[in-house]
Amino acid sequence: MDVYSEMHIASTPKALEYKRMATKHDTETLLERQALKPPPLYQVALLNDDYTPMEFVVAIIQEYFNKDRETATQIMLSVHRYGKGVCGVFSKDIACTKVEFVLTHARKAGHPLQCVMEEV
Ligand code: TYC
Repeated sequence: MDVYSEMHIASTPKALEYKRMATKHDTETLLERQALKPPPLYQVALLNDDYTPMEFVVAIIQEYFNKDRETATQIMLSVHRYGKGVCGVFSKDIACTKVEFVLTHARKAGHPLQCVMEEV
C-alpha cells in the first residue's frame, strides 16, 4: 500500500474515532496515576556538632523554619542531645532551597552546622 492510501485510511471517520478514544483513554490513565501517587515529601533536619553556638542554631530555626523562640529552642536542644532534629517537612524544591539557605548562612557566619534533607 502506498503512502497516499495510508493517509486516506488514517483520516476515515472510523480511524479518527479510534484515535479519539485512545487519546481519551491515555489522558484518563495519566490522571488516575497522578491521583494515586502524591509527590514525595522531604524532611529537613539539622545535625549536631561541637562548635556551632546554640544561639545561632535557635536563630536559624526561627528564621528559616518559621518557629517561635520556644519551639526553636526545643528543636535545638533535641539536636544537641540526640544528634539530629527535624525542622519541617516540605516538597522537594522547598526542602532543597531550605538546606541551601541554611548552609549558606552558616558558612558565611563561619559555623560548621550541617543541614540535610531526607525523603519521608
Ligand atoms: N552542640 C552545639 C554546642 O554545644 C549546639 C548545636 C545544636 C550545634 C544544634 C548544632 O544543629 C546543632 N554548641
